[in-house]
Amino acid sequence: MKRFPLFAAAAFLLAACQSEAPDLRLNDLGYFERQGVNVLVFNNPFSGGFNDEKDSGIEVVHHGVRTIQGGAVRLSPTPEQWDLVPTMTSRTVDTLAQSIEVGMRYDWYDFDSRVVVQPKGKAVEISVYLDKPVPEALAGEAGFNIEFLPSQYWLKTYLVDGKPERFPRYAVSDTKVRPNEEKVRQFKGYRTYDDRGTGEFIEALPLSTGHEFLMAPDAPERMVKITSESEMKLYDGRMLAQNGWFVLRSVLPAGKTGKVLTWTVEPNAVPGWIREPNVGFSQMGYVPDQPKVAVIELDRKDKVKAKASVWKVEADGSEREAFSGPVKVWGEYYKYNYAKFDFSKLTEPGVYFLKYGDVRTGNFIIDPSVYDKITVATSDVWIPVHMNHMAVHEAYRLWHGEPFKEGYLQAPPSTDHFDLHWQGPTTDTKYKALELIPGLNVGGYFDAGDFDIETGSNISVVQNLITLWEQFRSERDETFVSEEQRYVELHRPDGVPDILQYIEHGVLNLVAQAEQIGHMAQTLSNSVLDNYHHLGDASGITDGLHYDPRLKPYQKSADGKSSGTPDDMWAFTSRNPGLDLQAATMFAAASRVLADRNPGLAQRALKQSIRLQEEGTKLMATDTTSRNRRRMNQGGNFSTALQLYVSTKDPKYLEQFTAAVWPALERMPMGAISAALDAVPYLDEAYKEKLRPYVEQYRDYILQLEEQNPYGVPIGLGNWAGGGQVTGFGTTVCNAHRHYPDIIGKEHIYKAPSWLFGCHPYHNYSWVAAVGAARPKQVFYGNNRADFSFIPGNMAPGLLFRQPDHFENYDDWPFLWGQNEGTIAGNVGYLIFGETFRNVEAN
Ligand SMILES: [Ca+2]
Ligand SMILES: [Ca+2]
Ligand SMILES: [Ca+2]
Repeated sequence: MKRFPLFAAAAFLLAACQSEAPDLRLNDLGYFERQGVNVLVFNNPFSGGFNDEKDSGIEVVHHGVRTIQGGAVRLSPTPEQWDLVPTMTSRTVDTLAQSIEVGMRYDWYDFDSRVVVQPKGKAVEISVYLDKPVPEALAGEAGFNIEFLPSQYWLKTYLVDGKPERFPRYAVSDTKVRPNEEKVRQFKGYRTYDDRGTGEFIEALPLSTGHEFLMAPDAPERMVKITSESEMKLYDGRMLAQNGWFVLRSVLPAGKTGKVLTWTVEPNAVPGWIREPNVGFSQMGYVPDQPKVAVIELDRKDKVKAKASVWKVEADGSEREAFSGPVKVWGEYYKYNYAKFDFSKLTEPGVYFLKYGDVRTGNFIIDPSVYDKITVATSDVWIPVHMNHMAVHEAYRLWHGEPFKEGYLQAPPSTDHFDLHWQGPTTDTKYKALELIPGLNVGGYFDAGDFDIETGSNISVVQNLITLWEQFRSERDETFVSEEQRYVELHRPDGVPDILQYIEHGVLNLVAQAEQIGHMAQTLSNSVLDNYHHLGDASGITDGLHYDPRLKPYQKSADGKSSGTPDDMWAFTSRNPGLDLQAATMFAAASRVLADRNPGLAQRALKQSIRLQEEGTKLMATDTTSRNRRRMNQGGNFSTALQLYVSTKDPKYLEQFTAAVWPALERMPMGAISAALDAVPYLDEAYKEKLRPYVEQYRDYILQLEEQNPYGVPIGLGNWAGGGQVTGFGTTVCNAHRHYPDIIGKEHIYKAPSWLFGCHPYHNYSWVAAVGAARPKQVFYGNNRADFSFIPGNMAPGLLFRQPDHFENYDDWPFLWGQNEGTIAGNVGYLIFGETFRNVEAN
C-alpha cells in the first residue's frame, strides 16, 4: 500500500485544485467524496453471518467518523441484529452517470428492490425502485431506512420541518404492542424477544414525523439535511435493543412500481476542515534503551510539519522541552498520510508528553519498570470475571451470581443455531433430545461478551495457561477461588497460585464433558435467542429451574425446582474427533500440572486423555470432514505431537513431530514458524540449526511489514479486527529473538506492544482496558457494555477495517463486537504475549 511522497504531493496539488468546486464526486474507490464527507453505497454489503452488524448498506463517514450506516430497504422501523437483512444481488458503479445502483433481495419474501444513489451538488439523491409491488405480507412493513450513531447525536438538536427537538440521551420514547402473527420473520425464524405469554411484540413509535429533517444544526461536523416528498419518521432503535441506532425511515407505498421513493441527503462539510493529526505512541511508556517512534496519522491535505518535540513534566509541575527532532514522511496507507518521529535518544526516566504542531498528547513514562504490570488486570480481573458457574465478588461489588444452576439439556438433533453452532442429525450421545445431561454445570469460561462455553476455545485457553505456568511459573496470588462454595473473590490471596486455579476451573468443565457426554461437546450454549443477547449479570439469564414441558411457560412446580419456561441451556454434542484429540493433548498436560494441587482431577484428566486419544485417532483415520482434514494439514497434529513428547518423552511423538514440522514450514513458513520455535527448548542443536533459515525468512517478513504499513505489525483487514494477530506476532517475535538474537534483533520485540498500547491508526488509546496508560480505551463489548464500560484487562480486537479504505475503533460506542469485544481465547493470548514479552524484554 505504501506510495511514495512524490505521489502524495501530486494528490495534494490535485485536491487543492478541486477545492474550488467542493461538490460530491464519485472517486476511484467507488464512493462519493468531498473533503469531510464520504458517502458509501454498499461498499460493505450485509454479510448475513450475524445479520445486522451495523456496518453495512449506505454509510456516511462524516469528518472522519462513520456516523451513518444501514441505508437499505428494511422490514422494521428499528432493525435489531437478528432482523432479516437484504442480500446484495448486484452493484453497478456508473462512472459516466456518476451513480451507484444496488439490487437488494429478501429471499424469504421473494422481495426485490433497487436503490440508486447519485450526487446532486453537495447532496446525494437516493431513489428506491420496485419492479414488482411490495409483497402483501410486507405492505406497511418494508421501508427505506438509514441509521445515525446515537453517541454522536444524542444531546444534539434536530429540526423537523423547522420545529426544534433534541436527540434523547437515553431511550425513553413511546411504544405499542402488536400481535405476534404480524411480526416480520427474524433470523432463521428465531425470536429476539420473550413475550411473557402475551402473544405480542413491541414496536417503537416515532420520535418525530416530517418531510425535512435537519440533524445537528448545533454541531456542524454532524449536521445532515434530509428532505423527501415521502413522509419520514425518526425512531430510537434503542427502545428494543441497547445497540440500536437512531433510524430515519419512510415506508414504501403499497401497490406501486417504478421509482417509489426519493430522499435528498446532504451531509454538511465544514469549510477548510482538516482532520486533526493522530499522534500514535505507547501509552504504557518506554524502557530507557528501547526504540521510541511516534507514528503520526495525517489528513492527506495536511502539510507535514518539519519537527516534533518531547516535553518533560518536572517534579515541581513545570514543563520543559527535553527533545526535539525531525518528522519523516513515511507515505500513504489507505485513507491517510503517515509520518514518523523518532525520539529514541531520550532515555532519562521521567514523565513526558509529545508535541506536534498544536497537538499535545497525554503523558507517558520512561522507566525500566513500565512493562512490569501489563498483565495484572487481565489475570486479576478479566479472567476471573469470566469464570462460569461461580459467583464473582470484588470488594463491595458483585460481578455476577452463579449462573445456570439447572444445568444443560441435550440439544435436539438437526438444530441450526443462531450463534453459528449446529447439532447434527443425531445426538451422538446416550441422551434423548432435551434430556438433562448431568454434571456439566461446573467450571469453564464464558466465551466472550456472551455466556456460552465454546469447547475449542476453552481447551486452547487451558492449554495456553498450562504453557504459561510451565514456562514462567508465575506464583501470583490475588484471587480467592472456592469450587466448593462456587465463590470467587478478587484481590483476596488464598495461598494458591491463581493460574493453577484457572487451569483447574477450565479442566473441571472439560473433564465433565468427556465423562458425561463421552466426547467433547461443540459448545454449551443458549437454547433461545431471547436470552442469548443477555446483558449484565449472567446468573439471571435462565431461571435456575429445570425445564418441565408439562408446566405452562412462566409457571413453577409446587416444589419450586422446575418451571415451564424453556430457557435451559443446551449442550451441542455432535462429535468432532479433532476436538477430542485437542482435548486429549490438553488433558495430558493438565494431569501433569494438577498432580499435586488436585490429584483426583489430575487422574480423571489423564484417564480421559488416554481414552480420547485412542478413540479420536481411530475416528480421524476414517473421518473425511473438511474441518479435520484441514486441521491435519495445518500442522495441528505436529503441535500436538510436540505436547505429547514434552509430557511423555516418548520418542515416537518426537518422530511424529519432526516428520510433520519440516513439510509444514515449506508449505507455509509464516504459519508454522511459531509452533516450530516452541520446540526449540526441548530439541537438540541440530534442530535449532536446521530451523535457522526459516527464522531468516521470518526476519525478512518482519522487515517487509515495515514497507507494508507505517506500524510494522500485521494489520488485519477482516470483519473481526486483528488484535489477536498482533499478539500472536508479538509472541512469535519474542520467541524468535530469544532463541536467535543474532537474526532477530531486540528492536523488533517492541513493535507489538507499541501497537497494543496506542501507536496505531484512528486514535491513540491503549487497546487494553485499565492498565498502565493515561488513556486506555474506555468502552468495550463485554457483558457490561450497556453501561458503556469495560472489564479491566480486556484487550480489544481493535482497529476494524471497513471497505474500501476506512479504519475505525469507536470509543464512545461499545456495541461493535468486531472492534470492541473481549474473548477468553483472545485475552489469554494477550496474557501469553505479555508474560513472554516481559520475560524476554528483561533479559
Ligand atoms: Ca459465543
Ligand atoms: Ca489464588
Ligand atoms: Ca430453566
